[in-house]
Amino acid sequence: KLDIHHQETEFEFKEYMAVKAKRVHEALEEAVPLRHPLKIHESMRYSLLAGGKRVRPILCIAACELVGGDETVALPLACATEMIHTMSLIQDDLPCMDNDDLRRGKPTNHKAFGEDIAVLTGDALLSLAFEHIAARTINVPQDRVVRAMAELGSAVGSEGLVGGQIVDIASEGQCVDFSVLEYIHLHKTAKLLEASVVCGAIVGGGQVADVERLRKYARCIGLLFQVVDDILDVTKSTEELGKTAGKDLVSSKATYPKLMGLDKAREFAEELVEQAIDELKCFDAAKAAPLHCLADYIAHRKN
Ligand code: GRG
Repeated sequence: KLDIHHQETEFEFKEYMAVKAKRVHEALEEAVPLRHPLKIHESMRYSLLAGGKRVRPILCIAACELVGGDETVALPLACATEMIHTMSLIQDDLPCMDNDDLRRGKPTNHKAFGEDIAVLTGDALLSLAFEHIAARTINVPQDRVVRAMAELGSAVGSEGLVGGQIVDIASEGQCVDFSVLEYIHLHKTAKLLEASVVCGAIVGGGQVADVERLRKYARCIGLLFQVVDDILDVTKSTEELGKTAGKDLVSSKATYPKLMGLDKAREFAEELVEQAIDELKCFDAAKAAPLHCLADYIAHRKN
C-alpha cells in the first residue's frame, strides 16, 4: 500500500516539477528579453535558459504556497534565485576558478562568449536579480520584500556563497577536516537553497516560527544536496569510466565519500533527509507534500 501511495505521490510530483519549471522558464525568458546591447543579453539568456533543474525557484514557490501565499507572489523572487545561481555557476567555471569547459551539457559561458563577457554576464545577472525582486514583486507588504532581499543578499555575500567559495579555494590541496568541509558546503551550496525557501516563506506571509522551521528544513536539504552531489561524482564516474574508484575518490578535492567513506556518506544523506522531513511535521501533510517530495528528490536524484 505504501508503495502505491509512493508511486502516486511521485507521479504527481513529477508533474508539479514540470509545471513549475515551465512557469519559471517562461518568467526568466520574459525577464531577460533580447535587446540592446545584444551581446550581453544573448550571453545572459545563453546561461539562464540552458535548462537547469530549477530546484531553487521551485523550492521558493513551494515554500510560499505552503504558508498560504500565491505562486505569483513568489515568482519574481524565484527567478532571482535562479539568476543568482546561474551567476555563481558562470563565475565558478571561469579559468581563474574551476576552469571548466562544459556546463549543463553546453560550452561554459566564457567558452562561448569569452572571459570578459562572462564576468560582465555574472555582474548583470546578480544586479538584475535584486532589481527584479524590487520592481516585480506585487501584493506583498514592503517590509516583507525588504526582509527577503536582505536574506538573499546575505546568502550571496562574504558570509554566504562567496564565503564558501573562498574557503574552498583556500583549502585546495590541504588536508581538510569535517568541519571545514561542512563550512564550505553550508555556504557554497546550502545558503542559496536556504534563502530560496526562507524568502518564499517570507513573501508568502509566513509567521516567524514557520519561517525558521523551514530554514532548518532547507539547511538539511542544502547539505544533503552536496552530500548527494559528492556521492554522484563517485558513482557516476565509476559507472562511466568502469573504474574501481570514481574521480573524486582519487582527486585532491575533499568530499564526503572521501572523508567518511561511501557507505557512511549514504547513511549521512539518509539522516539529513529524515531530519528535513521531520521539520515539516507540524504543517498540513497535503500542503507540505511538494517540499516533502523535493527533499526525497534531492536525496535520490540521479544528476
Ligand atoms: C561572484 C557574488 C559571487 C558569487 C560567486 C563562484 C562562487 C561565488 C560560488 C560558487 C557556488 C557554486 C558553484 C556552488 C555549487 C552549487 C551547486 C551544487 C551547483 C549545482 O546545482 P544544480 O545541480 O545545477 O542545481 P543545475 O544545472 O541543475 O541548475
